[in-house]
Amino acid sequence: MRFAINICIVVIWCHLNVISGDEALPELKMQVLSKPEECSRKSAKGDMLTMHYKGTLEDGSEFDSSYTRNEPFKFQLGIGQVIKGWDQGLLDMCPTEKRKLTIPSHLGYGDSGAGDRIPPKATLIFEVECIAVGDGPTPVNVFKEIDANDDNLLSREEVSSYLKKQMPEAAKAGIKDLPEQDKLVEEIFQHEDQDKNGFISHEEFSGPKHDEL
Ligand SMILES: [Ca+2]
Ligand SMILES: [Ca+2]
Repeated sequence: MRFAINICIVVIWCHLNVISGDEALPELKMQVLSKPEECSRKSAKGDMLTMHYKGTLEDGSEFDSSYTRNEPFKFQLGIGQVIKGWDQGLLDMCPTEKRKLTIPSHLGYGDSGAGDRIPPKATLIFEVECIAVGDGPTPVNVFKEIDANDDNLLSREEVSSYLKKQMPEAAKAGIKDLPEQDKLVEEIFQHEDQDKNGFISHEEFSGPKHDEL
């Protein structure tokens, strides 16, 4: 199970990098609709959040709602389980607080969209309500797991053997359509090895790399 989560993180991490460029992209807009006077706990990276939400497109059409299902949505904040717009827009939130998020596509589902309800390059509007904030599981320090010789640098060999270990688990977890391993390594180095010295430093690494959040 743990490995399955790791490969998810790695796969999500390099794929997110593929769609995020450095051009001046529109920012996330966050509006607080209502906030309790007393806040028992503010959400932070790594917390489990229980949320109600309604998502609409710019033309007002609704694409998803937890209210309709009558079941709030639970996820761990800040670790890439949800779209970036949620990970960024639901920080410092109090239980019962309501917000409206306007999420540009690069922090949502990108150029490809999702399913038949979210078109390519869609701006997403979410009205969200925080039901509860709780402790999340300890995150995995992926950097440390890849860095087999502990020199604080990731070589191609280290990334490659890490991926090799994860592939069977990924297959078991039903993750399909992974690029070939060598291609995946190159893809990762293209995006992560910013100074192109053949190693990914701790600073360059954009995946999970801290023991504590
Ligand atoms: Ca190393
Ligand atoms: Ca480097």
